Amino acid sequence: MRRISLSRFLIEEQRNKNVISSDLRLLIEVVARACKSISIAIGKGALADVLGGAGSDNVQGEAQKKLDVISNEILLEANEWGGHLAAMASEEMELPHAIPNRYPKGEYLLLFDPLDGSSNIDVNVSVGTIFSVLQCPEGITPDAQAFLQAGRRQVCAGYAVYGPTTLLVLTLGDGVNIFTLDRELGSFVLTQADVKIPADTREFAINASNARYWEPPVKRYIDELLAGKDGPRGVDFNMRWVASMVADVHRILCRGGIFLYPLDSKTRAQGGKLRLMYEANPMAFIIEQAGGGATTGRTRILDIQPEKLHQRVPVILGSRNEVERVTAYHCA
Ligand code: AHM
Ligand code: MG
Repeated sequence: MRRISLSRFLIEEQRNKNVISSDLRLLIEVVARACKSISIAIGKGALADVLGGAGSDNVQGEAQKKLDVISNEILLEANEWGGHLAAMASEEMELPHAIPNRYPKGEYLLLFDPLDGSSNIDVNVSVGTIFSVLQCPEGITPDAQAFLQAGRRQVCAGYAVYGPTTLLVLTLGDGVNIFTLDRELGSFVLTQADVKIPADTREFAINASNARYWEPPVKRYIDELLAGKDGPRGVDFNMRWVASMVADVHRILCRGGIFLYPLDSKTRAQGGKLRLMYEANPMAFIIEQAGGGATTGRTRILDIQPEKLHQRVPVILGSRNEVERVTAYHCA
């Protein structure tokens, strides 16, 4: 079997399709290398004393886990010195991280959630890293304002899932490819090219403990699914909720499904639960590139003009026909 490493894949994309620059290729390789380091740290678990809380809160007021802090540091350090970035922003930091003056600067902006689903770390359930890449507008200081670009302007997005295997899922705006970490060689190998999500599904993912806070369109949609073959849909639906967005989205990428973290009365004041810039946008880009849909229920996620770096939004994404149905219920 011909093995295509991530490096070879990127060089061939650059050579044959001219869709990426050398700096973007370097950026992706560096992020992939950082994800390998995070995967190693997670894999050691209690043996390296990396489980449990860090004893600090992040900008969102959430208690940080040791591995949240470690993963953030790994990504910052790996990306600082290559000359490919103008600045970085992270779920774990209030303000963008400027590239130190001793290093050259590049044209890209990198955003990440260093360890998504971190409530799952201590119970050995899949977690992941989500990232998004934008271009820094020419002549603009790479401050928080420079990051506030609609998701459709992303030049690249991806995530790593640290599960039974470590995977890297990547889009450069030309389909979605999945790479598996070969732990013996220490390199990511292309294992699924041009993934497509089935348009129909019988599987949904939502935190049902929030049911009493949902808006009527979401309640109507979920009630119809729960009614199964006795209800208006005429078929039974299955439910899955990992509580790691990366793991839930990855399942949907592989076999279809719909993921909802909708607007509800509990999170209305803050705009939703999930963060636009480093959770919703990269996932929406990947899902759309795989033929699926991603909306807030009312608006296409990739069309939202961000107002704040840590802005939160409702997220409904996955198999196209189901996303369109929930969106229609919101607009009815
Ligand atoms: P995090 O980035 O702090 O880990 O929070 C985001 C996570 C998502 O991965 C997941 O979909 C959601 O929060 C789970 O929320 P809940 O605890 O309500 O099930
Ligand atoms: Mg997260």
